[in-house]
Amino acid sequence: MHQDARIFVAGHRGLVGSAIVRRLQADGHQQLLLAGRDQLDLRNQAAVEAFFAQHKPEYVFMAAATVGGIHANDSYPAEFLLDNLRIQNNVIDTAYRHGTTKLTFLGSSCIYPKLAPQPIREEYLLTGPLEPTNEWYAVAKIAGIKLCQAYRRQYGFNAIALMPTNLYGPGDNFDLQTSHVLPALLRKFHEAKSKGDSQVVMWGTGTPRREFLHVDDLADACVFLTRSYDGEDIVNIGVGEDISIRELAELIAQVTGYEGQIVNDTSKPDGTPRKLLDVSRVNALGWHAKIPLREGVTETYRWFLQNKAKAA
Ligand code: GFB
Repeated sequence: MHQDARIFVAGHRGLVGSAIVRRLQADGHQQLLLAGRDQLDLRNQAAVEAFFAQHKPEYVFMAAATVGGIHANDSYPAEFLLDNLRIQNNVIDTAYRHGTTKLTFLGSSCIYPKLAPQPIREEYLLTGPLEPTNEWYAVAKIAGIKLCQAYRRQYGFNAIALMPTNLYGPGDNFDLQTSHVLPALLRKFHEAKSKGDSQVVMWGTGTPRREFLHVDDLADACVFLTRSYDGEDIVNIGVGEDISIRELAELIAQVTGYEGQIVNDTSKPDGTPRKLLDVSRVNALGWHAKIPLREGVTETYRWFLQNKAKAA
């Protein structure tokens, strides 16, 4: 990826896209093609076609998607399935037809079976039933992986597919109905501390285990693998360690300085019991995550405090 390459970061205002932009800019890439949803609706095939015809991106990072936490996934199955199918079909096919050199697609750890053996190896894809709360999103992402692999096999298109674990970091969604657990708990603990509340409600039993990757680590992996990896096989991106939701809540209580009680709302779903990625493939390719969870959560809390008017 030469310094003057025209690089389209789809979804550049989101958690992942904004981190990829920061990473590319830090490396001196100047020709970033960025178009917000108001300018370019990626679900609209004609709009995507016109954008590629005009700008001819040489590299594409596919960070645009309809995303959300367990409740959003469960509440909006139609959007999570159809938006994501449309976005990825339009971008992958159009990039190929307009001569893009390389496309980097991002999936998710929820593509794997609900009860996959842990840690989850890439080979476990399509070996068992999916977790029902996010099967709509997972089916779309699996179709995206397969489209990248099909275009590589049939047309020689250099598309790679990377599978990040649960992400967090600056620029995350802090809306309590649609967010993931980590930003939700940061906000809940912060507000409870500010108001002097004696209780914070955590959804589910707190026993599920999740692996959390700072989005700057993901952006680093995306750029590293775009430069160095040209294979059909999907690649997991994670830290290789997980914690229970209860332990995460305790960590966030410490970071925010909240000293009250943490209570469970077991009417809310737990989702998949455990989702820890096996990261030996990406480690063997020469990449390791660097940001420790406590440090990343502390930095994300600082970001939230500085940006809470727009984040909340
Ligand atoms: O992060 P999260 O929404 O998504 O929830 P998933 C993880 C766990 O945290 C679940 C619990 O067991 C939740 O019940 N949890 C506790 C909370 N308190 C809260 C809270 O206040 N808010 C939220 N959101 N959760 C998503 C998928 O699954 O993971 C997506 O739905 C995607 O498709 C993403 O794959 C990475 O980890 O369960």
